[in-house]
Amino acid sequence: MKSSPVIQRHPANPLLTYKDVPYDCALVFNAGVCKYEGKYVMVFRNDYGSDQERWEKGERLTGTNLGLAFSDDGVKWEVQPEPCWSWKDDDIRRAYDPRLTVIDGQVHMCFAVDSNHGVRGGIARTDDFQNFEVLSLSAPDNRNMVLFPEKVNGKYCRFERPMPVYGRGGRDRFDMWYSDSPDLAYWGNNQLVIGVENFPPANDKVGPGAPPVKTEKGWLNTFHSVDLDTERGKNGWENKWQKRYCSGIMLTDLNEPWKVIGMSREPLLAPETDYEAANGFRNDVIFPGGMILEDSGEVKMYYGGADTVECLATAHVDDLIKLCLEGGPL
Ligand code: BMA
Repeated sequence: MKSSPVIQRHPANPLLTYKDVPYDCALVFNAGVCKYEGKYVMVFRNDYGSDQERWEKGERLTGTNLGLAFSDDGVKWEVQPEPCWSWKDDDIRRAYDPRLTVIDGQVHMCFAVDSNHGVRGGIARTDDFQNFEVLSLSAPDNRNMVLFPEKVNGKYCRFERPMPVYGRGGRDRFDMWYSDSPDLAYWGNNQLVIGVENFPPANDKVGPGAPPVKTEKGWLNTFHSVDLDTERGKNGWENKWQKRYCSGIMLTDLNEPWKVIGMSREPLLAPETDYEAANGFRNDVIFPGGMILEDSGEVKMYYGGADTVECLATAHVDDLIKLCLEGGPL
């Protein structure tokens, strides 16, 4: 699988690794990114409690928290001295995979939690990246939530990826969904956006990537796509890591954001470099989590590489829209 020629990896990749983090840290990945009060802000997932020598031998990491970094240009990041958030209680084991969206000047963070009663998707609001007010937590199993930067037809909107197993033969087959809300707490109007069958490179799951970006032609969305090949053997720390994660790109309707008006049927970004396809905790993983549209038309796409490092790729917005429209609607 190859990446599209319209997107370029940044020469500074990987942008952030465990070496940049001044506290216990093994893996830095799956970050959310936004522009807030004149700065680029990143909240990243930090898995800690081991090191490469140990996890390569199959040792598990002991915990996860969220780290915070600021940047003036979106490329050079300064990691803050302490993690900014973690959630651990009698039921919840950890919060992870943050996604940032600024709505009406306020930062909102979607995240997933692993709990004793399943995986849940949450939304929190913060003004200072230190205090997070949790506004909602979904029923299990659901995650990969991303919020739109503005209301559509008076409703807050999100994409998400529920994980139905019982009705699907007990195996992975997860699709990307839409829902909306009057208040960010109560969610309904559930709509299927894309199913695994709609994206030829996928055979296992498709789901949200970075929060959507508004363009004249529609909502521009990255999504993650997973293909599973049982021939893949030890491809990271696990004995059987058989999945590959790519990023796709699509455009959805401005007024009915679950309707796909154009989707490239090929990956936008597929694992190719060392920091995506080798030497990682789980190789062959590209997980898009942040997208920023600059005034120049440049789109910065932030993604986790091999569940180990945080990376950046850039493309021009017009090229991305063209790619989506050439692929045609669903
Ligand atoms: C998913 C999540 C992601 C991760 C991906 C690839 O199940 O845990 O955070 O990036 O697997 O390992």
